[in-house]
Amino acid sequence: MRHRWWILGVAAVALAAGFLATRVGAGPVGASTRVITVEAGQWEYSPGIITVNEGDRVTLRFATGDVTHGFYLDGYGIEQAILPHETAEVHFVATRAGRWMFRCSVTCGPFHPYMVGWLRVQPNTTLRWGWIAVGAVGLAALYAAWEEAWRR
Ligand SMILES: [Cu+2]
Repeated sequence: MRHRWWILGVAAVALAAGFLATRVGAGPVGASTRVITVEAGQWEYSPGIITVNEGDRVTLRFATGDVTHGFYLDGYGIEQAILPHETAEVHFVATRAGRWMFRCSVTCGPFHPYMVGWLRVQPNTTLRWGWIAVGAVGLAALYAAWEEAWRR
């Protein structure tokens, strides 16, 4: 009897932790605000690889010192023109994990087709661990039930 209460206690703690983790992972609490300056030039972006976390609120601040460029982000459908000596911004929430290509959307010279970069959106591990914790609760409950039935 004492043993069973111990298992139920562990299950309750795991359930609470799992629930909390999924809430934090899903909501804006676990996400951060990222402001990243991207320099566009013939014929590359700097940085060429941008890494954020799933759920982050992202601001990309563009500038160019040569000619007019563009920015088109696959998967998010975001497009922005980048004019010389002017700053431009796009804002979005990184809801889609994975690797997304962005490319120049304004013909800017002979190597324009090669002007590409990558946005890496890392999966929200807090959310994943939350679900694992919830799964562990299920297993603990099953074990408790099996233990209880076996004792009779
Ligand atoms: Cu360009």
